[in-house]
Formats: sequence, structure tokens, C-alpha cells
Amino acid sequence: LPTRSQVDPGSLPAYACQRHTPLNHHNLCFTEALETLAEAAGFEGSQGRLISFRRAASVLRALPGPITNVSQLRGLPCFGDHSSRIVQELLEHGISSEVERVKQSERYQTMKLFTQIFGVGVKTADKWYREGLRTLEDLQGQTRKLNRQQEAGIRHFEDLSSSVWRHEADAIQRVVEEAVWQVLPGASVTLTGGFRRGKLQGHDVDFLITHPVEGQEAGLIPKVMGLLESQGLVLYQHTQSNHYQDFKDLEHKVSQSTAIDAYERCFSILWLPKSPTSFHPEAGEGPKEPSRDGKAVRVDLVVAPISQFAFALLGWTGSQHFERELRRFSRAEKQMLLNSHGLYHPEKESLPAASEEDIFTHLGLEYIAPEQRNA
Ligand code: 8DG
Ligand code: MN
Ligand code: MN
Repeated sequence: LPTRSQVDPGSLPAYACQRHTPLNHHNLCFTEALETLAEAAGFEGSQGRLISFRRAASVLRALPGPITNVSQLRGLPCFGDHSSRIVQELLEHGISSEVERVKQSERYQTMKLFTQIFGVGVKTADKWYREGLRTLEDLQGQTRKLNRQQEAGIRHFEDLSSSVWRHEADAIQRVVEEAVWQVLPGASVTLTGGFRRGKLQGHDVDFLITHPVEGQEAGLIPKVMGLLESQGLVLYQHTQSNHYQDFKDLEHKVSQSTAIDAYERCFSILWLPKSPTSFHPEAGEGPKEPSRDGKAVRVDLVVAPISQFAFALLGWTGSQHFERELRRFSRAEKQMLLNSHGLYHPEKESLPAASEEDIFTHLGLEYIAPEQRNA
């Protein structure tokens, strides 16, 4: 029998959507280092380097055992010189000077802090950095620079930068379901994102909502948010109605074949009251501090018509890298276009799919369960 440390690179397919990638894997010290370099590349706008490092990290997450010798990298897909050098450094010294340099740099630390704020992307963070801003206090002193979303992001920074735990996601789901069912009986609320992939903690909670009768779901979110608002549970919300008409012609389908879709959606911050009986993993022993009675949580709501539900579910379950690889595989290997609305042959209508399994079948891919999409 092969030992766990023996890795057969020949058996590892090139696309992440062809591989099983569990949440827990055997190469964490390498993947953390490579993800740091990917993130840092993203901060400098180097999309190509970001994707190279991310692909290399993703390959290591799919290996059946730990890398113990640099020779094991030979033949692995997506492993370039730079990534190999980092792994070699870590194997030899337990530490990578390049990664340490990045992590300790003022640039990386500031960009990481700023992009962690809800509503702040790389572009804004970079602009602030070039203006000499470095801390949250620096930003608060400049209120006029902030939009409503960023203001909310800073106001709730402490809560939002701490993990959402699975039991909190479940509690939010019950609150959202109550509101949804009151507005539209028969609708379903599905937990997507990282929690559907089996993660025990996340940065937000993602839900996909649909109704078995096509069309019934339209306009649901404003009513649901109104209800939650009347219960005092909404700290911030930005609702976008659907804009399906933008997706009518193929040009748009092609240009929009990215993560952005046209569904009715809401990016929100909800208040999760602390229920006295709920299990709280962080609560230690000793005297209880006069604790806050709840927590701000980032919640994404997306509404899809039932005919597109399978595509929306596949698109919103992630991981982000798994999604990117699915779309790349569709385009490069199958000459088809995949997004969160459908799977299209050039010049043709979407192929119907009643389940995620149908979509994998259309693509000639083995079905990968959500827990194995942690690419
Ligand atoms: P986390 O929250 O625990 O950090 O992990 P996650 O749940 O995997 O990340 P996420 O940022 O919440 O994203 C979940 C999935 O949703 C991911 O695959 C990317 C996808 N996604 C967005 N925005 C959009 C969008 O506008 N359209 C589509 N189709 N997908 C999106 O995050
Ligand atoms: Mn999420
Ligand atoms: Mn999300």
C-alpha cells in the first residue's frame, strides 16, 4: 500500500473542478505561505501572480499526504519555479524569508487591514495607503472619504472581523426563514458559501432563496428586509433588484461570465441577539464580563427563480477558486460558458439543469460534493 507521503502527481488533474479538495488537508504550512503571496500579489494588482500562487496552493490542498521532499513537486500541475522555491525554503528552513518579508511589511499589513473592511476593495485600500493612511483611526478622522457601506463596516469592524460560527449561521438561518416564510409561504432558504462546504467558521453567512413556482420569488428581498428591519435586526443593507435584461444577449453573457450575476440580492449586516442558552465556543471560564447581548454579522441574500436555482447554488457555494476553475474548464475544454445563471453553448440557449449533478454531467465532469470544493 502507498504511504500517505507518497504522492502520485500523474493522478492529479490540472483543473481544481476535477479534483476533490477537502477542508482539512496535509500541507497547511505551504498553502498558508502561498496564499499570503497570492494575497500580496492581489494587493499590487498582479492578477496573474495572484492566480498562479492560488493554483499552486490549491493543488497542495488536494494531495493525499504531506509534501516532505521537494522532488514530490515534480510533475504536479500548476507548480511553477517560484512556488516550488517557496516550498523548498519551507522544507529546508521551516520559514520562507520572502513570505516573512511580505507579512512584516507596512504595505501588506495596511492593505490587509483596509481590505478587511466591508465595502473596501483593493483599489480603495491602495488609494488610502498612497494618501498616507494606515489605521482605522486614520480613516475615522476622514469621515468624508467613506461611503455608507464603509462607515457601517468600520462601525462594526470588531464584530465583523471575528469569525461567524456555524451555530450562529444556523441561528441567522432561522431568523431569515421566519421572515421569508411570512412574506412568501413555500419559499426555501438554502445555506450556501463556506458553510455549505463544511466550514465551521466564516466571514459571513450566504443564503440562496427560491420558490417552487417560477416568478413568485421576484421582489422578495425588500419585503423580507422590511420585516427584519421592523424587528430591529438590520444594521446595514443594500438591496439590488434583479437585472436579467442585461443578460439577454450573448455578448453580455460572455462579458459577465465572472462572479457577478444579475440576481436580486442584498448585502447586509444583521444583528444576532445572543440567546442565553446558546453554546458559545469562545466563552471561557472565570468571571463573565458584562457581555454584549448580541453580535453584528455579515449576511448575503440572493434570490433565484427555480429554473436557474441549480446554477445559482453551484455559483454561490464556492470556493471562489473552485468557481473560477469551473468557468475556465467550461470555456477552455468544452467551449461552453458557465455562470450563475446557466451553461451556454455559443449562440444557443442555456442547457437545463435541475440539480448541480446535472451541470457536472453536462460538462463531462465527475460530481464533486460541496465538502470537496474547498479548492
Ligand atoms: P467565507 O465567507 O467563509 O469567507 O467564505 P465563502 O463563503 O466561500 O466566501 P464568500 O465571499 O461569502 O463567497 C461565497 C461564494 O459566493 C463564492 O464562491 C463567490 C460567490 N460570490 C460572491 N459574490 C458574488 C456575486 O456577485 N455573484 C456570484 N455569482 N457569486 C458571488 O461572493
Ligand atoms: Mn461566505
Ligand atoms: Mn458572501
